[in-house]
Amino acid sequence: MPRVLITGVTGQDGSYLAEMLIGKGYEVYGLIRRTSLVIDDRIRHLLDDVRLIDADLLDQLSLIKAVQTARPDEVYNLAAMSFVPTSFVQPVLTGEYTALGVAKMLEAVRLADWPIRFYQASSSEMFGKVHEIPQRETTPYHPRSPYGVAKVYGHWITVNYRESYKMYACCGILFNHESPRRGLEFVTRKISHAVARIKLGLQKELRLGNLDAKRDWGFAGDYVEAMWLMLQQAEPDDFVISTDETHSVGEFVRLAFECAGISNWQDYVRVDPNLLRPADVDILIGDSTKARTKLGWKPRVTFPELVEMMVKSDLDAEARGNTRAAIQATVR
Ligand code: G4F
Repeated sequence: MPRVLITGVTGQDGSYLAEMLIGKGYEVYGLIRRTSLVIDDRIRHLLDDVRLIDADLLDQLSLIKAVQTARPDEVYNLAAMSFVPTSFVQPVLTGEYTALGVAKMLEAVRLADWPIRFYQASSSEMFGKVHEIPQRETTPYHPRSPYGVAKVYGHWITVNYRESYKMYACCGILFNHESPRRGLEFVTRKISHAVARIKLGLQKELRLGNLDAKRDWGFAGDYVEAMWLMLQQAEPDDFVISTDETHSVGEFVRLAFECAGISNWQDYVRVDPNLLRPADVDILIGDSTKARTKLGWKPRVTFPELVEMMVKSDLDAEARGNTRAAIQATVR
């Protein structure tokens, strides 16, 4: 039975990845950071199959112990401070988690006396003020947030460990990927959740920032499959994972309202200048030809299907009067 250690197992991607690997017969270990609030909503249905290990990316020794306990064949480093606006408020902490946390995880893996394959969650946020359209593995990085800057460090330190120590280490440069399990602070889930509540008469308006920003949005469940495929190749490499389509925030809003049967969406949406970022990423659109050719990967869920899936899930949960149930509703 192969063994796997996932950091960030309680997050959106961690929960889909754990589910998939359990299905493939893996023994799954997940790092969990102790907090006073319970944060295991997304993996509660998996708790019989996932062994949780207390550790923190800020604490090197806890990571070494976690690796020694799990004795994994594969490590997926998904944990990070991943919300871009917070990275402007807490740039140093973001660097500690999202940049140096990667180096600490790599060190913990390097100390092991058995072979481990390592996956690093790199991000399309690294492309920032894009140097070419579409963005591919060779496109230069120009991050626009402390989060993006930290991800660039995480990316290059992983490449450096691969080149320096011949580690099997891969970076997946994932474009935005969403699902009903997405945190409520990210724009897609903020929209689907608000649309559901407006439809049910529980909320009057939806306040948003930059409606013109364009993103390449895919379904998180499809993207974890690409992570796994990267670690099954003969040689380690880095891959862009994207749908190769781009849509604006405004387009997402319009479609989401349409899914709920509301055509006059402009009546409900307010632009709030407080939600604009000091610097934003105007457009992201990937070119995932390399992943499609070498990994045989392609996304299954289309953009309209994604929007509909998220709105329906929030409508179901809100109709039952339970926001948290939105996460639970979709894990079964
Ligand atoms: O949903 P977002 O917060 O995602 P963002 O910043 O693109 O980052 C996400 O994707 C990255 C991959 O490229 C990940 F690495 C990262 O961890 C995260 O998952 O915002 C998307 C766009 C932005 O341009 C933002 O300005 O939506 C715009 N937006 C407009 N109004 C808003 C809002 N974003 C949020 N969160 N909230 C708003 O009210």
